[in-house]
Amino acid sequence: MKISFFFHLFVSLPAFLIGVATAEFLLGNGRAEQTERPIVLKAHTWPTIFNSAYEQTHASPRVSDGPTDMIFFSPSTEQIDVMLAWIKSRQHLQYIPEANDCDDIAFEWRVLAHRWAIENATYGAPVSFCAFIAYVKIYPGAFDGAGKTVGFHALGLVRDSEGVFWWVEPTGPLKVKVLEAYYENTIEAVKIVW
Ligand SMILES: [Ca+2]
Repeated sequence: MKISFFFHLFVSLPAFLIGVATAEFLLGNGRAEQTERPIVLKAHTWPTIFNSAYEQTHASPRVSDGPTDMIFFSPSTEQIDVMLAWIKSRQHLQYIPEANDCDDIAFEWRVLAHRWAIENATYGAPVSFCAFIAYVKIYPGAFDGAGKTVGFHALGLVRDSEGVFWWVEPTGPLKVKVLEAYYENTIEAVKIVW
């Protein structure tokens, strides 16, 4: 199913109904007054995130899929790098087949990414964070040559403030633009887990 068809059926209509199809929000300070660090968040509603995620990953959207929140903040690329280091120092990376393998490590990465956002970027403002995970098929050469094997894998998926989605290896600071990996045929998206 092409995204255009899906978009018209399931994105345009609810977006029209709530009247915020691609609006950008300038949010208030959240709890910034408590942090003494005034912030203004530029965020997007979920149809923008949803549509661009499927356009860039080329994953097939499903009726039951979709973000679970309404408004999302996207970090700068500099913030993403800071976040990845923050996450790595807090992860449980002991590999245990089935029990703590790539899918489990990716889920933990997703939880930590959202925690990083609350504590270091959005400061309690009522806005979600553009970090998700996805199941993919990965090929040798992925992540600028770091990938050596072929197989199914779970990756982090982050949207930056310019609207560019990045694949992130949850066990380390490797990241690559989704579209770059797509055109290099190194990472094939199977399913976005919102
Ligand atoms: Ca597992």
